[in-house]
Amino acid sequence: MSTLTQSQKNQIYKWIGSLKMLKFTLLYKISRDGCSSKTFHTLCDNKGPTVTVLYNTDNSVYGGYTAVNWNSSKVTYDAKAFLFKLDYNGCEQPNIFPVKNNGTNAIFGASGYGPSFGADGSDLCCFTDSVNKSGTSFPLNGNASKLGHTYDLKGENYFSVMNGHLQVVDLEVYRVEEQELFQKPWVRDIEWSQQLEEDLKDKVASYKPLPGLDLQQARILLVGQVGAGKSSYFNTINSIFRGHISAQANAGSAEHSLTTAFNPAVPLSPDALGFVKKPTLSDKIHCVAFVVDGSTVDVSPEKVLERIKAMQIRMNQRGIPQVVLLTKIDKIWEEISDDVSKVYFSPAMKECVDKVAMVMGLPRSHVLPVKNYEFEVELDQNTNILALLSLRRLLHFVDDFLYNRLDEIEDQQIQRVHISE
Ligand SMILES: Nc1nc2c(ncn2[C@@H]2O[C@H](COP(=O)(O)OP(=O)(O)OP(=O)(O)O)[C@@H](O)[C@H]2O)c(=O)[nH]1
Ligand SMILES: [Mg+2]
Repeated sequence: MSTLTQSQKNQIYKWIGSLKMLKFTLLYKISRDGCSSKTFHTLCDNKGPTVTVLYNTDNSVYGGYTAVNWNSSKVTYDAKAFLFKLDYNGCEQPNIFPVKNNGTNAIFGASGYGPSFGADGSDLCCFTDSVNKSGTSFPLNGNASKLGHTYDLKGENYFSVMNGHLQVVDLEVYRVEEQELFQKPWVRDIEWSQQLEEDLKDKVASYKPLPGLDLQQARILLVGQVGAGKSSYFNTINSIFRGHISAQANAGSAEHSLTTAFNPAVPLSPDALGFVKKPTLSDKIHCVAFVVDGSTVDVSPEKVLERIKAMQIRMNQRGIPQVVLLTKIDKIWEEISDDVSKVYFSPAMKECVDKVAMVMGLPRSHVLPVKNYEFEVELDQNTNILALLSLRRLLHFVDDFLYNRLDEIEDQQIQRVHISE
């Protein structure tokens, strides 16, 4: 499925240069709505600024932005319009091609034309009238013969941007709107203060599992896709208590899991070294945290979700509480990296939390956003607070689980007393 990823949207935000958060709403998608200029104009005319994106059969992704309305009748001036390239042959190669001549003839909106950029649409005319799908792609009947006529291609051309053809698997048009931050946070906001940070640190550091169960520590399992941020979360928490950024667990990027001390590719068997055949409560997991990369929530493959679902069923059978640690929130909305306390004011964040909660079938209050330390060299108070809040929540869930076990044990003891009486 071809669709804009979060990082591609972020790249487009940067090019548009808006100071506000932008919201993308999909208006038109040829694989869904059919490829016809009539449908395009019905769905996209007079909707304000839009981004048109094409995904070609060589895995190149490119398109154009206009800050003015599409309409069915005229050539339009738009000084803010640009064409762009995101990927070439499956590799990221972002490049922006600004409109020339102060935006004269930027957009061509005739009724028989799909999205068209340049005088007569000839810098990039995507299609005219209608195009039928052929196999898995659309042989678009537009043209890009004068690419560079109205837009500054900066030395690039039809071949280096579009592989010299207009055979695409999809074409999308998104409406782009500035998004106001919420006036009020979407959860009860907290006081982001040093006092809170200290309190949270104390609470977490002095945590003791419920007495009466003979437990020394809470056991929390972090589960997640390769590169989701499990090691980074561990390092973030560790850093907070050490008072400086630490990298005890190796974090980084690798195709296969970087952390292999426990190799998840090899199924655990009862014969494995260290396998405890009759686990006591202190060997068992008390809470599971699914670590989910917030910036790829849109594009998580079905298989991953299926595996998570399968795990959830087993955990539900054992009554193990489940939580999501939603990492990389700074990639959902870059301004969060300047000040993590904005997290509860961002509509995009709320949307992401809602989506994850829905997909995982968990209450929204079980989805905890965190920003891990990644490039930072110094600790930051609000980053610490958000991470500590999540850890404190995890410990609350551990307590819930242990309370239930304690009840069960007490019930069993009562039964035994009854029997021996
Ligand atoms: N921007 C940003 N990057 C992050 C965040 N958390 C983790 N990363 C980066 O994501 C990459 C992968 O993170 P890891 O912590 O190694 O992921 P992991 O889940 O332990 O992955 P494996 O051990 O390979 O399964 C690293 O380059 C981190 O720096 C975050 O909150 N924000
Ligand atoms: Mg790791």
